[in-house]
Amino acid sequence: MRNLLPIAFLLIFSFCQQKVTPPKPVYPIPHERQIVWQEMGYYGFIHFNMNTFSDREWGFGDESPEQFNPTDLDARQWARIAKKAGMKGLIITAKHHDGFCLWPSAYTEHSVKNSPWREGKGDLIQEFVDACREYGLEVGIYYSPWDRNHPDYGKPEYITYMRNQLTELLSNYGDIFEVWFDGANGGDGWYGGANETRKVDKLTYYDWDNTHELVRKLQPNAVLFSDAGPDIRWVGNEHGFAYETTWSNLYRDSVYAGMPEYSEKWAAGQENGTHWVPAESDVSIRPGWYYHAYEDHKVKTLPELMEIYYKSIGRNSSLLINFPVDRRGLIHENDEEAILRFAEKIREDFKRNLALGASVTGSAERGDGFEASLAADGDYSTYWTVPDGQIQATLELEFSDATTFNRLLIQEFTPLGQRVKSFVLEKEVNGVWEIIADGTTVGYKRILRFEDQTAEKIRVRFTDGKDIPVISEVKIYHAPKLLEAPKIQREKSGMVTLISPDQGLEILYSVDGSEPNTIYNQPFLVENASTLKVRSYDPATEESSEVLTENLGPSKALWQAEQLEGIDENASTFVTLDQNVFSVDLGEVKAIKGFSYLPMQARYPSGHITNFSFSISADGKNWKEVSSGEFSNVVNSPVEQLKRFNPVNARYIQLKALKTADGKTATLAELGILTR
Ligand code: FUL
Repeated sequence: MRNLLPIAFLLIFSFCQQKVTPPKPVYPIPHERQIVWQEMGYYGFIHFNMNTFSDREWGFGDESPEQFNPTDLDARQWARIAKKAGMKGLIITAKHHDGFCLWPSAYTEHSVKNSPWREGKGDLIQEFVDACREYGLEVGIYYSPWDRNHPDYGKPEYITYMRNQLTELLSNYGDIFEVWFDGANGGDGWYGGANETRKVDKLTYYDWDNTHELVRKLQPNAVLFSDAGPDIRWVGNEHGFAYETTWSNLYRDSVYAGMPEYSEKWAAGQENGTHWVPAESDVSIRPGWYYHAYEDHKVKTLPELMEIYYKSIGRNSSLLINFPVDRRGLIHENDEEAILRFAEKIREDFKRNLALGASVTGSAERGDGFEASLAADGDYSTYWTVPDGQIQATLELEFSDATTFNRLLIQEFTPLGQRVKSFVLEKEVNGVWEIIADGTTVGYKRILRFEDQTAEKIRVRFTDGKDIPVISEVKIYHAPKLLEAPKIQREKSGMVTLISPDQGLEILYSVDGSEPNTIYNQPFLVENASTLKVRSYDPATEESSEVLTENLGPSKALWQAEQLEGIDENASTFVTLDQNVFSVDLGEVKAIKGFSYLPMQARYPSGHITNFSFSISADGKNWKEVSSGEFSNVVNSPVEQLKRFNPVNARYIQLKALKTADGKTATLAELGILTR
């Protein structure tokens, strides 16, 4: 049982023990359970369920429990890796959109009890919980309200089913730290054989108030996640990025899970939001949430993961990184390697807080118990603050020697509310203050990155806020430089350019899947589908970056289409499909085994294709469909979609959008073919 008492004591203590009056809270302020949660910071997601075996992102609901059959499932391996990676907890997909349950629920036959796994006697939630407890990790449950399997979905009876299941999950497995409600709802599904589209009113159908009350009753310490909270909100994208300005405050009564325009209008929080509903950034370590063997080489690189860290944890959000557990029932070796390298790099970046040795002064002192040194004592529960009314306040740090650094970390004491609206970091050069970096909101944690700076004296100037700053910590670090892999650029002609991330580096590559050891001097032509591997090498330190692998398709030099942006190998351009159809003349007959569709990559895209038909032709007039189906989850996660089919020969290809997510004319960033 996690104990909230220490936090309550801490608050009472800080109010009673001070000789000087503490500042008044700026509302809204966090609930105790949210304070416990915010300190967890970084935890993991396990996407493992029927989709792992059907090779899908969103199952339709017509899958058979027979398909669920991991060969070597070991939840202890997940927990061991998560623990080693510094995560504080794990959240598992107990039931995803396809309705299959990882525990032997008494309310459905669509569960592990009818699968071959452990001869139908297994309970994966129990194994997961046992493993987490053994490794000292908190346990979280993901539960999809949308259920494409259940015959009653869309009717009031389904809400009873959902609550019965939540009662099982939240009563039988001990303490749960987070209950994760997904806002996704695509409409169509199997629904017990009805095979139809069922739209629900997302605001009213789930009767959230009563569902939340049930969760509160069963797990009073758990935080509830959804687009709209009530405790933790979705960050509005699946890249793992919070915003430059991220408020923990939210106009909670104006939002609901799965609502349109949530990302654009609400996800960043609002300065005067009425409730404390901080952001959680969720992202998968691979493009997909579920395991697909074809993504084995697409595990996020170290620079990509670090970018996520700084844009989530470093922007007043928690970070939830997903492992798509594979068909064995294990976290894949590549994912394990990536997360451990990431954990190591975080440890290196934040190894030594240089502010700890500095002498600290504040522009004004409120008095005993709030002195400036408390902002640099490494203790979150103590804080520095200034007399009422002095919103613009400065904290100065003087090091004993000239000190080199490139990171600033600031934390507000959130039990008194989120206040800071803007701040700058400055260093003193020959008696003159120079700005190094600036930021807007702080919240629980804000981290700024900048080029190496050397100074004896620095200061953080809080330039605007909702009230006086109340600062728990200001930390300074010198993070070692990360050697990045080169960037890969391809042109329609098939030419490949490799771009060095920095000066003075060598670039090495290979195009046959072997170790990248050929020195790159100039752009080269890749005509056929190939496996390109690249790395950077620093002759001065003899260090290498990690190896980047990219599967290149055949060159598009001969390809013709009415709008070339869809075949220009440039992800940032896109086409709007005339009549929702995009046709390409490949210029020659090709043996094709599938195709790839990259959705439009703009910040606020439109026309993402959710249902497609793909056809081929010998003359560009008579078409034959070779594949049709769904692109799942393209709105929240617009990653490249690969569809395979039996090999065919074709000169012309055509992608037809049968349906788009927003009902607008279809768009696409890039169309490709698979020949391997
Ligand atoms: C989304 C779902 O549709 C994805 O499949 C995944 O579970 C992700 C975490 O949330 O909304």
